[in-house]
Amino acid sequence: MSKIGIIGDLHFRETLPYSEYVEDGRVAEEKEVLDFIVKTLEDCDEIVILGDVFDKKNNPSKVITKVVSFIKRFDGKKVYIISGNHESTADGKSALDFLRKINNPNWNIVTNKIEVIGDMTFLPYMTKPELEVDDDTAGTKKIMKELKKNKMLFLHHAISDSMARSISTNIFNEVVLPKTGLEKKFDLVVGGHIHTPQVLTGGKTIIAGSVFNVEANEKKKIILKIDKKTLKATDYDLPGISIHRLENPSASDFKKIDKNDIVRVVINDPKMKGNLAPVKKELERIEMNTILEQYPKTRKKTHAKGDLLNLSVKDLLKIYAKERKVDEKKLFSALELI
Ligand SMILES: [Mn+2]
Repeated sequence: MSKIGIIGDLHFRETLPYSEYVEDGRVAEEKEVLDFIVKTLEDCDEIVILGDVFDKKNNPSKVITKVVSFIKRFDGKKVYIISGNHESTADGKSALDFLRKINNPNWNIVTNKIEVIGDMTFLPYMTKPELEVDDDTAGTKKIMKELKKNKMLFLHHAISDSMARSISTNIFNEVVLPKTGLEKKFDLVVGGHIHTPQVLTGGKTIIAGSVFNVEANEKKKIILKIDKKTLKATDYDLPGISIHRLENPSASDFKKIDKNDIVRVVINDPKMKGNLAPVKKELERIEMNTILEQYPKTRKKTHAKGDLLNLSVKDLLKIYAKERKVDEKKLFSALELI
């Protein structure tokens, strides 16, 4: 029974975010996750890496080495890697290009055009200049026209009717491909790019999500195996440290937190000022924690230049929303996303 192993956005970088909170800089955790992936996908004969392998377009040698040695661990398997937005430039170049020079006959690097290999179609992230279009709608149309019917599609683009945390991809300012249109052309669609793993309604489109916890309050990280015959997908929970951001927490908010998690407490409720003993008591059992007290200024003069410097990002967004007449809630959720 032949299986395809699916790995979502890896975003390899020198050190994982929040590494300053952990004694070893999250090095052991990174190794644990990668070892888990290699071991879990041992029985797959094909591996698809869905893009944003690199977090950046230009990378120090340490990061390049990390990427190459990770891919080399799938020795003997066919490996397909598509390029993501984090690693590709507007002119169609990608941080992954150098992998072709390694000249491994088992590696297929797809960076700047749609490629069809047997019953698998690969769509890397394509910029508007690459697509020779001026706006996102034209980009969507062009890609949909170029995609020909096949069994499976692997892509690094947003798909409509999915969620990036609490935001619908339908309001994204980028090329978004229509879920129903894709499902007419393919029996199975597997996407990267969006970091929240999810199976869309009907079960034909799966978003793998990202591999490492890099933001506060991210929940579930997975990899997938697909049975090539039945197209049935099975997901496997990845290990990794959870990062929590707690605002003005009470004792009960700490119940779900593991002692090995990273916890960042933000206190901005003036009522809690001087009453932090219960919070500090809860934090005692959590090794990796910080507590930030950030009380709002009582007096806000929005139009005086000097005062703006003292405003919180949220306050500044409120002013921006008011001036530009946009929904402040949308801005806040966008901020959360960043
Ligand atoms: Mn991406």
